[in-house]
Amino acid sequence: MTAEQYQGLNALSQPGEFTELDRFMFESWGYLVIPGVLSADQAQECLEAATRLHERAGTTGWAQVGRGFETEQSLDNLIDHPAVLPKVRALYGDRFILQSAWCTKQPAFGGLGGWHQDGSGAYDFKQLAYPIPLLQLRASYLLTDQSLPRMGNMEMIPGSHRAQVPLPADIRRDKADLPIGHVICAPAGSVLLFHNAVWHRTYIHDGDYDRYTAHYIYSPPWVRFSDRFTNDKDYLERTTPVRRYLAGEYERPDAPFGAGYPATVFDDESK
Ligand SMILES: O=C(O)CCC(=O)C(=O)O
Repeated sequence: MTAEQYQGLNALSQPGEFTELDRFMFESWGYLVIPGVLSADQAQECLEAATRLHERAGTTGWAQVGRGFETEQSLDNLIDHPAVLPKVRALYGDRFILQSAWCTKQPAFGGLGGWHQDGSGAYDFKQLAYPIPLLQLRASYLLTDQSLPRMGNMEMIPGSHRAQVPLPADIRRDKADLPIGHVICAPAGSVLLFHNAVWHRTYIHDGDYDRYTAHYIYSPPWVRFSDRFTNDKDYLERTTPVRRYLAGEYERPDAPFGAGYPATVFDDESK
């Protein structure tokens, strides 16, 4: 089967504005797939940056490297990408931060990852409320082609962010398939935008090359960073005001979590 022939069911969106249909699909399934966010050249540039990051870190096997935006301009440019940021703003309003950014590598011939929901090992988000609130909105930039299954895709369980019961322990233990697992098929340069509570995993990769995906995780401003303890000062000096704001660096005249936040840093008020 070719990529063109594969017509999987997808919560397909478009770059830019968060439409009413986007909201309905996101509420229903917990994720959206946005093709065409990066051109082939841009995806290639980010792929080379992601590869360099992992080479510098000396990773082996499945691995993730954080804060690549500090050293790689092409990865910094994704933080407030105009194809994705309006959707993040529509879901959160204008006060949120980049909680972390991870470049993940699924190695050549890599196996299945474990099923999980995103969150904090230190404090399970399930303890907060039902349904689990949106606290880590993830934009995953596919940097290698994932147009067909078994290309190191993400596999999602649609609607599972609203499940009142856990994924069965034997399925988690055995990394087993289930009938409603949805392998996300999309070309390089596409973005998968998803809610932290959607059950997901890394799918099998049959290719003889490493698969890279760049994940950007946005959170309310009081969530702590998970890829860094503090922001790099040199980075803050050279980046843009919007990215400094998203790094959580802005004047707070009174208590850290009280009033006194700037109203918004975004020039364009439309979402
Ligand atoms: O990049 C991947 O394969 C999956 C990453 C993931 O599921 C995670 O970091 O929670």
